Parts: sequence; structure tokens; C-alpha cells
Amino acid sequence: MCFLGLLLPGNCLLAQDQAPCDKNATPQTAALCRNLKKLAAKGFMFGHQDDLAYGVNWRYENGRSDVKEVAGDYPAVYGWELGGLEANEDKNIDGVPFKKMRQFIKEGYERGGVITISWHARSPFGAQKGAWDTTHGSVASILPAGINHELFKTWLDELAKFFLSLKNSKGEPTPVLFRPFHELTGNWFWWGRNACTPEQFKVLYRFVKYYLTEVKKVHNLLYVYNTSADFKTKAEFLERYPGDDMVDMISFDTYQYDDPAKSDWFIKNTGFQLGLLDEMAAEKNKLTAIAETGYEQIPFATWWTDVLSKAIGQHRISYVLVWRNHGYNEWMKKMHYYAPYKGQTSEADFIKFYQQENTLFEQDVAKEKLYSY
Ligand code: BMA
Repeated sequence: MCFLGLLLPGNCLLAQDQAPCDKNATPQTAALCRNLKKLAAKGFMFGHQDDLAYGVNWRYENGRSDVKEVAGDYPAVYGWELGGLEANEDKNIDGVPFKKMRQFIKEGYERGGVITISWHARSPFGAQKGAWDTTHGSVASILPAGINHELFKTWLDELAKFFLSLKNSKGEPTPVLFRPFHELTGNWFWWGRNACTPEQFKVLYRFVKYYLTEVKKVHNLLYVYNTSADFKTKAEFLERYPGDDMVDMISFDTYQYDDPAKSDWFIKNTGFQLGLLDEMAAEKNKLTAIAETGYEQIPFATWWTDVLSKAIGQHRISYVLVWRNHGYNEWMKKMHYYAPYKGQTSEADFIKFYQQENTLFEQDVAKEKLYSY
């Protein structure tokens, strides 16, 4: 709590200024960091993974977006995924060509939106199980002196090339909220809780930031620390935290799996965890977000206003992002989507959610001019 907090109830109402952890961040990246801090007092941005690339019933049609077709506006935050780039693939693990992704990123940024990027990198021990290979001691092997360290550097070289290639029409680098090694407290990825020690994880994160900023001179990133929804205390959340000088935003991923008609777990747990995030963000002067969420197929008609909105409550997060609208997934043998599309059960409620004063979509954030300060 700051001094004013003694006079005002609750947390301090004046946002502290926040500079990016990369001291050489580009002006637009630094502006984004500072402006997001202020924006959180007005509301939270809505984000959607792969929004411009495909929707439940379409693939690669210019200008389309399931979110826009329901709400009349694009999301404020666009999530993109780099898995596969490390292996020089043309397309990411979900089939999105990197060339097209660059173009979508440019479009979203030029309209005033915010870009966030995840990376389901494959295990250095083989492509078969990809990011989900937890058995090989992958993290230890890519750290300095590890047998795969040189290989890992080539991966980061590919990432650096990609980040540096993201430019608007004026040639300015596009700021990106980068959330490497997401869901790091879960046990399903090769960088997860059971696959490396806290110390190894911290070294990994620190190395990635060092290599991208100092060696590759990538200065258009804000760094996001991103756990899963499994922590009960601040200490648990921070067990693998690489340090205040490494991170701009703290976040977690959380999904609704049970039936909200029968269980209030999602609302209660998310609210509780956001409370912990609020405290840590105030102590550390960081941004916060729900970096991924959703209820697959959104079978509960009022999920947006009765569940998600209530879960977020008055917490001042920068954004909430729902996962991708793949449509029918052959591999999973089911529909796989998290945002509504025209005719979907929760469509009317999503419009109400869009109309809430505290939800920010692209037209709202375009007015905020997040990239100038
Ligand atoms: C998962 C699913 C997968 C996808 C992966 C990475 O949640 O959507 O189909 O490959 O994310 O985007």
C-alpha cells in the first residue's frame, strides 16, 4: 500500500509508474507498459488466441474474427503462438503460417490492439510429444553447459528474428507481451514443476531474457510470468519467479472444467488467486492478467456475465484471454473453441459482456493510444 492508501480505502488508487524490466525497451514498448498500468483502472481488455487466423467455421478469410462477428468489434488483445518456429517450420503447431501471423500481428497493432505471444516449444529430445514431453530432463539439458545449450540458442535465434521482424508500416518494432514457459507450475510441459527444479527454471528464464535482450538486441518485449491455476499462496506462485528485474507482468491460466450451474469453483478460485496477484503486483509494481482462460464450447449460456465477469470482479487486471476457436478437432474428436461465434449458445450474453463498462475491446483501446506516452 502506498502513502495514499492510508487515506483511501483499499489499495492505492493512483497507479505507480512502471518502466519495463528491459531497460532498453523501445519507446512504444515502454509506453505500453506504462499505459497498461493506467488502463487497468478503467477495465480489463478482452483477448482471443488466433482470432484473425480462423474461427469455428472458417479459415484465413481477410478481416474475419468470430469475436467481431458477435460483438461488432475485434478483441483488444491478440494471442499468437510460436511453437514450431524453433525448428524452422513454416507453420506453427496449430497450422498457422508464420508469414500470415506476422501480417495479422501488424494489422492488430496498427488498429491499436495488443499482441501477446506464447511458445509451445518442442522438447529438445524430439518432436514426437512436442512441448508435452516431460521425461527427459529437457531444462537441465538446455541451460548453459547442458548438452542441448547450443541447440537452444539456435531456437532463440529464430525467435529473435521473428520478434525483430514485427514492424508496423513506419518500420517501428511491434511491442509484444511475451509469455515463455507458460503454465510453469503444472506438470504437463517439459519446463513444468516435475521436470525441473525451481533454480533451473529461474536460470532458464533469466537466460532467455539475457540472450534476447543483450545478445540479440530484441527490445520490443514485455516479459510475462505465467503459472497455472494451482497456487494457494503467494509463496507457491513465486517459487519459480525469476526476479523483479526479469518480469513485467504476473499472470496465471485457468479454465472452467466443471458445470457452473453446479459448482462455483471457477468464480471462487479465480477470485481468490486474483486477490493474491493484486497483492504481489502492488508489492512488486507489476501488471497482472489472466493469460488464458475459457470454458470449452461455452455450453453455459450466461458464462460471460454470470461466471467470468464475477470471477474477475473488481480486480484490476490488464486482460483476460480466451483460447482458440479451432472448430472440430480431428485429433480430440470434439469441437474445440472458447469464444462465441454467430449462433453459438452464449452469443447474447457475450454481447452483454461486451457492453459492460469494464470490458475493453479494440475500439476502446485504440482511443487510449497505448503506444505513445
Ligand atoms: C492446446 C490446444 C491444442 C494446441 C495447443 C497449443 O490448448 O488448443 O490443440 O495445439 O493448445 O496452441
